[in-house]
Amino acid sequence: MKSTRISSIVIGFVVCGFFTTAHTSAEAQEERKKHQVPVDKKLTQDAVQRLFERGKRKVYSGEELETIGMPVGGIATGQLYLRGDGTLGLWQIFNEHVFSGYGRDCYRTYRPDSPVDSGFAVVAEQDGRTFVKSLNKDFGTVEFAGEYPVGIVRYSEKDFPVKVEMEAFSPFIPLNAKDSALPATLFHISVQNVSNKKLSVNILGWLENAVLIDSAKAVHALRRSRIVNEKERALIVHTAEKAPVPKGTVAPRPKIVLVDFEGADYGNWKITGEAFGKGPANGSLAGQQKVSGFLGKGLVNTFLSGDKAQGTLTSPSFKISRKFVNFLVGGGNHAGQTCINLLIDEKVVRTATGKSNEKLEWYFWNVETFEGKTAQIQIVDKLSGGWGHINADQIELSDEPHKGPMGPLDKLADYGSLVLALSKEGASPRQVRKLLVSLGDRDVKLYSGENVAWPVTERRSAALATRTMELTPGAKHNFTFVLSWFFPNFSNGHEYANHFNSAADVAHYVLDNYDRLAGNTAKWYKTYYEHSTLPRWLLFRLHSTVCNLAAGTCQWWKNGRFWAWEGVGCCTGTCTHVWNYSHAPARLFPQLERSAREMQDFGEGFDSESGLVGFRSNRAYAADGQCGSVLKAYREHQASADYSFLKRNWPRIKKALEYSIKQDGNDDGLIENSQHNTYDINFEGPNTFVGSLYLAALRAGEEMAKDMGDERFAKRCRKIFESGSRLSVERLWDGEYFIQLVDLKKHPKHQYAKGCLSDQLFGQGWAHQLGLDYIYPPQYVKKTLQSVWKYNWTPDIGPYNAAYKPERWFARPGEPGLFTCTWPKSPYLAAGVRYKSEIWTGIEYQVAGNMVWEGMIDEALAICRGIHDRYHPAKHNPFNEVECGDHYARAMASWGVFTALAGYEYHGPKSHLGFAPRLTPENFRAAFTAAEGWGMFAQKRDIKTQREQIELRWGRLNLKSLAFAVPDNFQSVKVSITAAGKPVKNDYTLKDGRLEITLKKKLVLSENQTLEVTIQRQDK
Ligand SMILES: [Ca+2]
Ligand SMILES: [Ca+2]
Ligand SMILES: [Ca+2]
Repeated sequence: MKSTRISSIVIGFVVCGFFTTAHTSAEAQEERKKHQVPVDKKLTQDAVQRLFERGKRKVYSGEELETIGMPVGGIATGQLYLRGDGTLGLWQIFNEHVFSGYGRDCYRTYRPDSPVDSGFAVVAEQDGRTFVKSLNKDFGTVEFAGEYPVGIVRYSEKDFPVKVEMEAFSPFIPLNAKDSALPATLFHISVQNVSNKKLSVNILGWLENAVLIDSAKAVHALRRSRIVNEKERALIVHTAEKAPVPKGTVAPRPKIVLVDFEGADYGNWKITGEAFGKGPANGSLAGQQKVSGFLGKGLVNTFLSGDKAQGTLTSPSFKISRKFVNFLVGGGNHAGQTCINLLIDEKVVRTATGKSNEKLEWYFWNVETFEGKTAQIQIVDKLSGGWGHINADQIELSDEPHKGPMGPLDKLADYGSLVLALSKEGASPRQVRKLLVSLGDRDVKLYSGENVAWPVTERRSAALATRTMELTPGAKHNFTFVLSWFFPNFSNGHEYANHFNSAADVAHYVLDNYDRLAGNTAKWYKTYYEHSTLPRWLLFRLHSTVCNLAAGTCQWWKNGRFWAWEGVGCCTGTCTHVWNYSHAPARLFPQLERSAREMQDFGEGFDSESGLVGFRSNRAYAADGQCGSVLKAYREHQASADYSFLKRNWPRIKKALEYSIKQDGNDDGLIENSQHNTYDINFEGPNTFVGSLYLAALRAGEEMAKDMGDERFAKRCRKIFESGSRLSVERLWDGEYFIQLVDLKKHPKHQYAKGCLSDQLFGQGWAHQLGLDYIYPPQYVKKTLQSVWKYNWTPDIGPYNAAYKPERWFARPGEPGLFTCTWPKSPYLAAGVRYKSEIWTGIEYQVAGNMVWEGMIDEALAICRGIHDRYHPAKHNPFNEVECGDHYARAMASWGVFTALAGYEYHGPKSHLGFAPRLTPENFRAAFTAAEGWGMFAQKRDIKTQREQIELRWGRLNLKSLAFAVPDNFQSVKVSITAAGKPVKNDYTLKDGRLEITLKKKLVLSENQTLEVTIQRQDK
């Protein structure tokens, strides 16, 4: 879109020369020495060259496989990991609340666990010999070559006659949220005969019946597993059901209260450690939120002088003389660490935790199978960090479970169905049993029977197998499986439950639409990864964070609302200021972001009286989030096909912007009052962190007002914006970057004052993303980003963090990173902005994206490479960038780097699309998305000609105007355009290297059609 450069307006007000170095004294030199961030970034020529190499898909093996966990379920359907060795992990698909923590413990090296038994094995027969191997790390040579959304694992072994390649993914089709949010994972298992003789092969697949996975120990129920043959497909169908009441059931015996904790001490219970004190607590303890839900006056509460203390409390032995143990539990949700256990022979046979909530709730264990045995209760506090305490009360033995909040069986969160389906008819039960025998002993009993039910307290798996396939030497065959799940009893429901009634339904849908779903996923994968000119490592990194959509971070409710945590299970309410950074979902699945705008920001979270956008869908103000809501609204408008989104929401968007203008107070374009923000503190006085977001929001408001014909408001926004831009430079420019004007005597805590804040041009990055051009004069923007690079990015965080310890570690000594804030020219502010010495990937991407727009490509790529290296699987799961919790939303800022590299600009309702590649403009190819279609953009440039190709690979694309960047020496050009081979009439203008083209008639590009623009340099 057209935009006016504002540099001419602003520069006039700058009296003293900019780029003066304010501190040259010996004192300042000393400060620099203390600063600990070296000016020399140790970027050798070789290192820079490696950043730019196209490179190949990376293959990981050995120890590196341990940390890998790539989400392979549909977006917002839970969190299922494909681990590095091709086995499945985590299995958070049962609607349980998983709290991944506040970040202190998230940045660590570990193998994701797997609470559910599942897997595949290959069985080959040759000359009467049977060769069997499970597809896991014990296969032999195992390699992981996955790039989100497609996981790829290869298996081979010397003297083993076949090699196997497995692809695992959930359908992922940008702009088609419904088909990308299926509770399902597809598996392609491709087997090749690598021997010199023919052989026969089967794939065996098995899956535990994990329905009621969490409730199993507390309910009286049966699990049922069936092998079903439908539509020429074989399915393992796992369900659960109410257990029949046994014949001759007698009336319940009276309950026995084991303990009520009403005494002055714990009686004959045994105490270890400090956490339990000398006796029961009487409600909340010092510094604790309100504890409720216990009975009488006393309870166990280990928040004794905070979470720090640890210990255990163990009951005397008692006889299990009823069918259930009922009790009240609250406090931390940490299995094995803050828990209540039932011990038999000193082994834990039942366990429960709180839900990271001080309220005690009823819980119960089914102990029918233990009746008559001697047992003990043990209450455990083995944790000193956040929610490191446990609350418990009223432990009873009873013949009936306490109903409490758990409800009837079919209303439980983990009630539903689970399926493993084979795309074709399977082997006979007899053959499956034979194949199972060849697999040898296993912990979890495999069952190949056709319809069985058993008590839910027992673990069992079921298996199916492909029919036998003959393979001649060198021949390959692909087997296709689908894992699907259906657990609709989520607190707000699942969008997927609008379309399906069972996991079998889901599996059939995936296989009925296999060609389209798998085909379009592969098309996106190839377009994005394989057909691009961008470095492969960079493509990996920038797309890897998109997997956060398929993590516990994100939910898509039954009513169509997209809702999210900040990180997995941590910090509620699609927080406006954290989601300020995240561009990926808006570009890939704009429907989801539009629902968050309409149903949250300008829906439930909107105060229609004041225009406040509650930053967690509440009634609380965050200055950055408020401005961001206006920017996001403009982005969502631009990513729409027409004006309907803006028309519906404009009055509220305008009101939200007016709320920020009210904070400004005097229309001078500076917000000076108290500004709560994403650092969980308040900035006081004018600063360009909130300030740049405000200015960008004013510009977005101006454009939206114009789109709506509200000229008066457009003018008002413009006027305030121009004032703010000018005053920011006048008052906040220190010669190298923008500072915060704050009276530290009045506000000694949480400010940055003369510090260098990495986020100080956040709004400028946003402005570029939305085609709003510069909000400060370009020279200042570039100089600022150079200063952020100079003062805040280090090739080794060690020395700085040794001097200035971070609150949380998201990088280790020896690793590179960009600090949130440093004080290169004034003493370090120990009481300054919170999280100051931490490294956040979301900020790193935000800054890198902004640098790309400025042509600082080396720096931008070095920052991204720093993240890539920190998340190398030798150390960390490359798919899980953490901050306050796992799979942190802010990390999806990575997409802003991707769009910046293409110089992407788009306005759907105006049918405008533009590109100005920043990397290898002479030969550039990258994927792009629009409102209703996506494809490949390509640019080729030689001395005389520049060619643009917009190849639509999916959906449709309306085009009325285009924009491209041409080299400086293209002073005059001739433009010719074809669409699907036919000439397209157009007008064009060229100014300052920007070519703007208007098509005479609006054009609709359909799938597999290409628009070609040939720009020829005209010599005078
Ligand atoms: Ca009590
Ligand atoms: Ca504790
Ligand atoms: Ca003001």
